[in-house]
Amino acid sequence: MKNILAVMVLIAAIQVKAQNPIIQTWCTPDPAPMVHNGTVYLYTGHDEDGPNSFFNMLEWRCYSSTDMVNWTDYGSPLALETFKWAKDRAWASQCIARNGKFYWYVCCVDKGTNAMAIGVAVSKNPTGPFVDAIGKPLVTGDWAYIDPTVFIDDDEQAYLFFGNPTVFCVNLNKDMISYTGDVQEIEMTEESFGSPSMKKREKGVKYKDVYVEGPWFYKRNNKYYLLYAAGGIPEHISYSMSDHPTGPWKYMGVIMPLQDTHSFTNHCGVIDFKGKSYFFYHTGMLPGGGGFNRSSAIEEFTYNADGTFPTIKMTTEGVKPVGTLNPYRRTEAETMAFSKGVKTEQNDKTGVYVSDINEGDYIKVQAVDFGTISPKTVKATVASALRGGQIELHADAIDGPLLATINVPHTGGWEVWKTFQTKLLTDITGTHDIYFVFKGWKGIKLFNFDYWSFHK
Ligand code: FUB
Repeated sequence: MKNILAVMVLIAAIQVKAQNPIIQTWCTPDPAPMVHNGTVYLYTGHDEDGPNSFFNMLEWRCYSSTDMVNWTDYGSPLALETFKWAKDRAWASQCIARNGKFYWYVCCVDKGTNAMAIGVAVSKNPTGPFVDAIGKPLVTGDWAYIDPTVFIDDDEQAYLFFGNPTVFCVNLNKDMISYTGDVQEIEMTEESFGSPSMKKREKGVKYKDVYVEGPWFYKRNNKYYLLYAAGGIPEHISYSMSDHPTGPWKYMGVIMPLQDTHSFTNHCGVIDFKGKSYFFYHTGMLPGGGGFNRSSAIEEFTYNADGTFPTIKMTTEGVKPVGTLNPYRRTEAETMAFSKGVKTEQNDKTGVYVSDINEGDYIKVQAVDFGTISPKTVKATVASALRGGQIELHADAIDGPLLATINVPHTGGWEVWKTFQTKLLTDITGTHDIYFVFKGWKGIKLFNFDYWSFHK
């Protein structure tokens, strides 16, 4: 049996593994990663399932990972309804930690001014629930006020940059929910941003580049970086650098050039995590995706020796794991490296769970470390209002060695959760990808899936 597993591991390693876009259950545009206490939290927008003819966006979503490949879905801890003053366009956002709280800056339409506004929500937990921190917009009154990016410098001064097609900045106070001074417009020149601001551009002049939107502001090795979507439509990602948080900026060129991403917008975020650097962006590359159905993707990259960016291109492979998953702990079914067909739902009683499971759908969990002694059993907590089905667990490929089959009967309702335990058919040790392949009658929903664990 060990030999069969070794062959399967080899085949899986040779296969091209598609990891991008990283979430397949929902559209997740405008990725904003945040590293906190050894975990990457990813805050995204949510393009409603399409096809859409505009940015049909009502809420923001949150995910987390400790290995960069298995992402846990926390549903939507923040929505337009959270802000009593908001009425439309739950567009790009970013969250940051300060003094044990998490401040999530968003943009949306303000009922009061009937223009875009920056709002701020707060929570004691990175995954929410979030509440409106001030009960009113932080900055409002201009259609240009979109796409907030936030950063706290070493001297504790916090900055909020935002704007399309101009970049604005406010100096946030230590409370993170108010600011001192006016909204400043950052001066743009060909030297600083590739072209003057919209108002000052001359017709017929070919500029180096053109700032559009989606700024991402941070500091690394004493250099300040401002990345942004550029070029008009379709957008690529460019950047400027500075020795000071408020400039002067120097235009540094294109990071992610135009490619056929199926999305006319792009929106980036950058982090360092476990000694590696990651570039988050969005594409329309999910099946059924497009310009108004966009999803987050990630590439690993290495900064040049002088701190400048290499060119980063979209891949379907995405990134490699930088950790392993412990199968002996309760793992939420909504922790996935890849999935086909399924969705997630959430409510106050159960939290988030995997739904819309049909025959042939599957979930892949990557880099599962079983250790040196094989588990004997596996448990799954599931619910079915209809006929149920089976969960087949395969190692390293959808049709890899069958580890176990868990039978899921009718449990009495889509929220009547029952745990079923079954013996493993095959020993498994070491690190493997595990596929949960769903089987049952065609044409009906089979069951909902909440969590699973292996046992020795
Ligand atoms: O997602 C809506 C808008 O599209 C964002 O605010 C922009 O950055 C662009 O991605």
